[in-house]
Amino acid sequence: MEEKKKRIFSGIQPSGELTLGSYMGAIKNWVALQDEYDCLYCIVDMHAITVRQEPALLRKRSVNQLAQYIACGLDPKKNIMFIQSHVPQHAELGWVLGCYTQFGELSRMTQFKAKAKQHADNITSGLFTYPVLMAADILLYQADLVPVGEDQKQHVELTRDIAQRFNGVYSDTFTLPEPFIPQMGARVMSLGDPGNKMSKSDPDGCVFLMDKPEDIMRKFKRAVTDCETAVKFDKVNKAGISNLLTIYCTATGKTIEEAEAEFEGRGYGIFKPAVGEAVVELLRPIREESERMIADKAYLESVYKEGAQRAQYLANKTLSKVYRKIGFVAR
Ligand code: ATP
Ligand code: LTN
Repeated sequence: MEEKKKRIFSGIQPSGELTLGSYMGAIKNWVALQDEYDCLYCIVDMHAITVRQEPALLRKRSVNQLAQYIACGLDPKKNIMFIQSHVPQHAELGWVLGCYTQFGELSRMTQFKAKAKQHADNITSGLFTYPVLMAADILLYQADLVPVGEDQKQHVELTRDIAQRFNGVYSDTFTLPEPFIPQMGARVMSLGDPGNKMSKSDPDGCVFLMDKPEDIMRKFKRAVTDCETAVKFDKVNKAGISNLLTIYCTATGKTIEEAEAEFEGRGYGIFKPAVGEAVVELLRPIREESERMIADKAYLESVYKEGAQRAQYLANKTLSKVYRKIGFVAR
């Protein structure tokens, strides 16, 4: 008998352009896993509104992000690809799970603390309960695995805690998900400040998937390093160089040892543009394919409509089970 494939769920907010960090930390793995797993890849627009968004831009980015997912190598025939707000069960389960999540647990979330600082004039209850909606995303589909970057590990762990608590009260309902974090590229650092995560809110330290080759080269040539000359991996003393080595190896498939040997005695003036070129070549086909896809609105619409339908079918199964267990009257 053929074994049932394990399930994957992951998503990215359309709150900005996709970055090299989100590619190396998440999307690259999504592509690698699509044959072996039963996957749902989402554009989490409901998460994006936890900080203020420009409506026209949010709409455009949501559709463009789908084009970029496909350009990165995700096949809409193999995966369910959809927009979160098209599947209302996310919000419905989110409400229920919020009643099984402690205020104290949410107060400890690192991303909340960071975003609250960043948006001190607009700390909404949505920003605070963001991880509950994320737990709903994952648990609705009974996902086994959640491929994300290192920064999302804490949210997946909270999701497990919520699921375990619910299962404990009402008998087995949810699959307990595991985070799936890449060995290399789990935390790509800013090119301008290697002490901080590469993030879309810092355009200079950040490479976007749609950046032109000349912009990518400029950003890498300017990347902050140190005052030595050796291309050596040492996260503590050489954070900038270690980050560039990680990017270079993730882009080319080489090991750190191979890259160190390649640049031995050659200095940063050679190394930095070489990393830039590797990234230009990695991103060139993605950018070109995205541009082609973005022009084909009818096709993109057919993908997200079909995706939402298939996702709703699965989501409904979990939600009706949950409603029955907690004692809601059947409609
Ligand atoms: P923000 O800048 O608002 O914090 P972000 O770029 O961190 O946003 P997303 O784009 O929502 O956040 O992240 C999408 C996915 O990419 C997540 O799985 C996240 O863990 C991963 N990711 C984002 N930035 C990086 C990075 N610098 N290194 C590795 N993975 C990353
Ligand atoms: N919180 C994530 C985005 C996200 C997500 C999810 C990731 C929302 N729902 C479900 C994996 C699974 C972020 O900020 N990058």
